[in-house]
Amino acid sequence: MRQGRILKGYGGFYYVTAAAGGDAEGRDADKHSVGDRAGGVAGGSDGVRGIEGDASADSDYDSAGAVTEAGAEGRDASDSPSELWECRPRGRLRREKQDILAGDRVAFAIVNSERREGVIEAILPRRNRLIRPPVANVDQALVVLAAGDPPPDLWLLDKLLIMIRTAGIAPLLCWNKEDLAERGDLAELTAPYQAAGLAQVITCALSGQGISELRERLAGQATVLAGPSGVGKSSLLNQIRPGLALKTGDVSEKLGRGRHTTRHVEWIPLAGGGWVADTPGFSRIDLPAAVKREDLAAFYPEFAAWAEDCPFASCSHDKERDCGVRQAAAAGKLDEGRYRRYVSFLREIEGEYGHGHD
Ligand SMILES: Nc1nc2c(ncn2[C@@H]2O[C@H](COP(=O)(O)OP(=O)(O)OP(=O)(O)O)[C@@H](O)[C@H]2O)c(=O)[nH]1
Ligand SMILES: [Mg+2]
Ligand SMILES: [Zn+2]
Repeated sequence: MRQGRILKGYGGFYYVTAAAGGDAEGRDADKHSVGDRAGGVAGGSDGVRGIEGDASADSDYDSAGAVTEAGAEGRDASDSPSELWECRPRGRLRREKQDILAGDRVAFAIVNSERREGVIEAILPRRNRLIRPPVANVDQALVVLAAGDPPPDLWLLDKLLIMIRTAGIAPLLCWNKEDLAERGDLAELTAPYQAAGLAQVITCALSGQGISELRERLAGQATVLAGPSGVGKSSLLNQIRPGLALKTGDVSEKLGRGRHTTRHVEWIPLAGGGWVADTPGFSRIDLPAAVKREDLAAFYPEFAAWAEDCPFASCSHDKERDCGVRQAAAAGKLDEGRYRRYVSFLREIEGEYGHGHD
C-alpha cells in the first residue's frame, strides 16, 4: 500500500502524487499509519470507515497535510522526485458514494507498478474541504476578481468569504486586471475589505504587476483559487510559475457560451514549496446551510465597533430600532454595499426570498 495526494480527477480516474522511492518506503508508511490504526485498509469497509471517522485522533494525518507533505512529495518536480499514479477508486468507495476530492490524501494499492496504475483503498481524514470549488486539505483560499471584464461580483465575493471562513480556511483577496480599472476604482473596491480585515493583492497577469507579492503569499501554503470564470485565475498561475502553460480563454467567448476554460480542479506544486489549485470559475453559490441568522454578523468584523451602539446585544442589525450598524451604514461610516448585502443574506437565510440580487 502507498499513500499520496490527489492532484486532479476526472473521467473516473484520479492522478495521485506519491513520494518516489518505491516499495520499502511505501510499505513502511502503510504499516505504520493505515494498517495499525484501522486494522488494515484491505480488511474491508469497516476498516475504511474507521479511518474516515478518526480524524481528530489522528495527529499523524493532521500534520501530514499538504504543506508538510510538500517536502516529501514533489516540492518541485525538479528538486524532489515524486511519482504520478493513475488510480481508480475501489468499487466499495464508489458504492458508498464516498466523494473523492482533489487535495485528498489517499491510501492506494499498486495494480501495475510499471504503468503506475493503482486502486484507491481509502480516503484519509481531511483537515477541511470546500464545496465550491470542490477541494480538500487547504490552508488558504485566494479569491480572484477582475477589476473589470467581467465586472466584480461583490455578492459572490461576500458569500464566498462566508463559505471559506465557515470551512475554517483563511481567505486572501486578489484584484486582477488592474490595467482595466478606471482611476479610483481599486481604492473603492479594496477599502471595504480592508475594513473587514482581509489581506488583498492587486495584480495584472498581463504586465506581471503584483505577481511577486502573490508568489510570496502562496509560498509554502496549499492555496485554492476561487472566483468567477474569466477573471484570470489560470493566467495568474501561468505568471506565478512560468512554463506551466495552463490554458486560458477569451472572456467574451466564455460569457457568450457559458464555457469555462478550466474544467477541473488541479493542484500544481510550486517551486520552493507549497501547492496551488487552479479551479473552474463559477458564478453562484449558496450560503452554507450551517450559517444561521444570528451567526451572520460574525462574518463582518467591521460591524463590531458599531454594534456596541445597538440597544440589544442580540441585535441582528436589520430592522431593530436605533441599530448602531444600520445607522453607521446610512451615515457612510460603514460600507453601504457590504451592509446591504448582509441584510439580503439575512433574508436569504430566513427564506423570505431566494436570491435577492438577481
Ligand atoms: N486585461 C487583462 N486581461 C487579463 C488579465 N489576466 C487575464 N486576462 C485575460 O482574461 C481572460 C481570461 O483569463 P483566464 O486566465 O482564462 O481566466 P480564468 O479565471 O482562469 O477562467 P476559467 O478558467 O474559465 O475559470 C484571458 O483572455 C486572459 O488573457 C489581466 O490582468 N488584464
Ligand atoms: Mg482558468
Ligand atoms: Zn444592530
